[in-house]
Amino acid sequence: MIKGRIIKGIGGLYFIDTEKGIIECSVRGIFRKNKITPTIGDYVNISLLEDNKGIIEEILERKNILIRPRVSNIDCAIITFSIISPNINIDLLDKFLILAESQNIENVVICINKCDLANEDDINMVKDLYKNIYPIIFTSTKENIGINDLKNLIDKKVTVFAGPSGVGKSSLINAILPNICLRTGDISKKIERGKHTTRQVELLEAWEHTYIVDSPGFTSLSIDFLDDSLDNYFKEFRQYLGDCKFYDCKHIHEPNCAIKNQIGKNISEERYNRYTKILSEMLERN
Ligand SMILES: Nc1nc2c(ncn2[C@@H]2O[C@H](COP(=O)(O)OP(=O)(O)OP(=O)(O)O)[C@@H](O)[C@H]2O)c(=O)[nH]1
Ligand SMILES: [Mg+2]
Ligand SMILES: [Zn+2]
Repeated sequence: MIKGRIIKGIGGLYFIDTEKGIIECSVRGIFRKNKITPTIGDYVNISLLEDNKGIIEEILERKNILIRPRVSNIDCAIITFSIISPNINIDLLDKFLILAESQNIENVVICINKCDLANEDDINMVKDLYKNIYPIIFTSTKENIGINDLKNLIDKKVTVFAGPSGVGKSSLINAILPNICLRTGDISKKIERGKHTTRQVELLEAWEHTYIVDSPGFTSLSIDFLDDSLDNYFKEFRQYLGDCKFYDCKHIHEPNCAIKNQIGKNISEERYNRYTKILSEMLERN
């Protein structure tokens, strides 16, 4: 058996990057029976068949798995949005950050692309909301802004670009890797949304030990899969969670709440308000 990594999947076949090159593999029926889905990014053991194809025998334990896009063992998630064209949706951005936090992704970075189109006030609004919590990179593929910062950031990592359709994920990857030539698409004039140009999740080798995943844009994201500990996924809340009087404190009406004590200090009022908004949405649904 040899070890490799799934870089692409098409119609039940998987392409595995191994020391012997890229090998096309099918999977054992037992996976389907046990509802195990091989996922882009998985490390696998495969056995070789005579025709230079192979069979995935085993999926090795995953470090993490993102569900939008579905990809595993990632080191870095670049949550990509634009401020206009399409307009930024902070609810969706928050949900994506929550999702990334819930999967223990070590490096979560916000990338605001198309900053050639945005005005300074809007840029500062986003900067203020997330400063001291997440690194934020402002980029423009049109004016070649921030591309080198992105390159440095992703070096020696497996990085996924995620975000709504039309914000320029594929364009950013093309700017980082001019030889790749991913398809990019226009924005629909009528609804100011992307047209879902990228259809596939694929692991692209950028340079040594460095991989990039382009992914299809999404327009909504459900966080229904979360348990009720939403506070854990607000990164800057985490260090204070043990200090509330009640161990199951929701940080709304409870007395001696360490989170509320921090508002205006190490937690911004705006982030706290975003927390209560998402929490009440979650409670309404249950
Ligand atoms: N003004 C401006 N336009 C950009 C920039 N980056 C990308 N675009 C344009 O935005 C449109 C969408 O870009 P894509 O790269 O296809 O967007 P995407 O996020 O990959 O979209 P999906 O694959 O549908 O999820 C294209 O017309 C790009 O030329 C930028 O920095 N500034
Ligand atoms: Mg794309
Ligand atoms: Zn509390």
